[in-house]
Amino acid sequence: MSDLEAIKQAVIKGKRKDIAGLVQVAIDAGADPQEIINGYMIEAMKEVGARFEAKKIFVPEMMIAARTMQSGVDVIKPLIAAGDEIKKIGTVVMGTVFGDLHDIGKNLVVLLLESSGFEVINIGENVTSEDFVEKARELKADVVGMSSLLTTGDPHLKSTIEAFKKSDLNGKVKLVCGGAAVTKKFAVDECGADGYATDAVDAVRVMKQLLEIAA
Ligand code: B1M
Repeated sequence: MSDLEAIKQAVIKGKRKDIAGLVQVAIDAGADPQEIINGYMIEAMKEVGARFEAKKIFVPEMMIAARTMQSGVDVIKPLIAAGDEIKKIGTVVMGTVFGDLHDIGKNLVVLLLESSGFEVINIGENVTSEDFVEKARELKADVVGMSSLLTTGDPHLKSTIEAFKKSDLNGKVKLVCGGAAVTKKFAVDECGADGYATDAVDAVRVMKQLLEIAA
């Protein structure tokens, strides 16, 4: 088994004690940190999701896999994070919608935005529409990013966008949505968000485009 395949298997099987060492070996051997995340860890989580859906594993195993991935990402983080000396190109307030506790994807989006020069305030998970608006106002956000992994999050995504539209921030802050449960059709066409992104790299592209920052 290759070093990278071993990382994928370690996430799937929740081998949390092994993951940091495996990731370090792969990096020392010259593997691309982004490739480790996108090509192997995210793929592992997709497999975990499929096994959960097929009732081959249950919530505790899914949780252990998630923690294993997070420990692996922790090794990679310093390699991706940008230095403080970079001039900030915009402020993003980022959270997971109400009722949803999934944070891995959101945290990856945060990491890539920061490494691309954005100032990002991560307001966590299970965020109410009121909190999204309040934090965006308080922190003078240019963009608000909403992550949603559960289909039961759809009404909360919608009500958060509506809360912005009814507030004094309407038109002043760009609203971007993403996450496995969200589609462009729902977020942009039906709810009126300014943008939709498929993954962390796309989130950077979409937010830069909305703020008219050269890629
Ligand atoms: Co949950 N869960 N989970 N879960 N979980 C899913 C999402 C699910 C699809 C699994 C399945 O059935 N196949 C399913 C949702 C089904 C649905 O709604 N249609 C599900 C379920 C049902 C549940 C529970 C209800 C299970 C239960 O209790 N019976 C429960 C809900 C808890 C809650 O939130 N209230 C639950 C709990 C959990 C754990 C706590 C065990 C754990 C989360 C741990 C954590 O996050 N700290 C967990 C996990 C790990 C998953 C899966 C397996 C993996 C999610 C993940 O981290 N993926 C997931 C299955 C799957 O997604 N295939 C599943 C890796 C991550 C990098 O990808 O988050 O998609 P992702 O983020 C991507 C993109 O989506 C995008 O960029 C990221 C990087 O590329 N993105 C954005 C995300 N946010 C963005 C924002 C943007 C732009 C892009 O702009 C603002």
